[in-house]
Amino acid sequence: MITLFRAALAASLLFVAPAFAHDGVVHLGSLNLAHPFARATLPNAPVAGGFLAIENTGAEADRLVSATSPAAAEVQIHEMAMEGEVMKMRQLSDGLEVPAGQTVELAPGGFHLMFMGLKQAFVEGETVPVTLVFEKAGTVDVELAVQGVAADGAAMNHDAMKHDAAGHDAMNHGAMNHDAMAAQPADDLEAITGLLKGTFETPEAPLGVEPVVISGEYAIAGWAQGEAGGRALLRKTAHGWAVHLCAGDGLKDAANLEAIGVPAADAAALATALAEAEAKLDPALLAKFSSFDGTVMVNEDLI
Ligand SMILES: [Cu+2]
Repeated sequence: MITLFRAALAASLLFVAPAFAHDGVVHLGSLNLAHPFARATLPNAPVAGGFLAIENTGAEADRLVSATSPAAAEVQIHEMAMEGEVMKMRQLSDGLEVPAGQTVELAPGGFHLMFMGLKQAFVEGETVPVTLVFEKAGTVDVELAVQGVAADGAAMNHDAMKHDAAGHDAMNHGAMNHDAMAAQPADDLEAITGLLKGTFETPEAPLGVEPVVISGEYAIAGWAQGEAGGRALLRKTAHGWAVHLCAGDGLKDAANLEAIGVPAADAAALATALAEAEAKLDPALLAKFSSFDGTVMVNEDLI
C-alpha cells in the first residue's frame, strides 16, 4: 500500500506528444470519452492516476476491460472506497462496466486508471497516451492532459452525474481557500489523526500525530513512530482527508508546497502555521521529522 523510495531522483524524460484539446471528446461507437487527464507526478513517484468520463449513449452496456500505455509498465483499472476513515483501493480485474445510457466517471477519489511502474514523471502541460480496450466498442487511443499534482479535473464536474459530493467539493474550493486559517474544526483534526493512525499505526508501533495545521483543503501533519518520523501533506477530497505525500523538511517551505500544487495562499498559511506549531515542540521530535530528508513517500491509495 505504501511505497517508500529512497534518494535517487530519476531524471525525468519529457514526453513528446501531439497537442491535445482539453475539451475534445473522443467518440468510439456509442461511447463518448471526455476530459481525459492525469495528475503530474513527483520525479520518483512509482504510480500515477488517469481520469476521464465515459458516456455510453448506446442501448447496451459496455465494459472497459483493459488499458495500456507506453508511459508505464502496466495500467490497471482501480476503484477507491472508504473503509472507516481510510481510503482503500482495489483493482477491478473484471474491468469497469459502463451501463447503457449512463456516464461513468473516472475521477480522483473514485474509479481511476492506475499507471504502475512509471517510465518517467508525468509533467504538467504535457500529455500521456493511453490505449483503452472496451468489450464491445473496441480499442481507442486517448491522450491524457497532465494537470497539476492535485488537479481534480474541475471541468469534469460540470458533467458529474454520479458524484454529487464531488460537485459540492468543487463548488466549495473558492470559499475554503479563503477561509485559510479561520478554523480547524475538531472533526478535521480527528479525521486526519485517524487517517494517519489507520494507515501507519500497528499494535507494535504506535504513531504520534502532531502538529496538524490546516488551510483550505490542505493540511500538514507531523508524525513520529519509534525513531522514525516525517511530515505528511494531506488533501481533503470529496471523500474526506487523504494523504497526498510524505516528506521531511521539504514540506516546511511554502515555495515547495506551491510547486506541488498547493494554492499560494494555502501554501503560505500552512508554512506559517507549521513553523508556529513546531516551535513549541521538542527538538528531538523535530529531528525525527527532518530524518525523512531525501525521501519521498507516496501513498498510491490516494491518487
Ligand atoms: Cu489505484
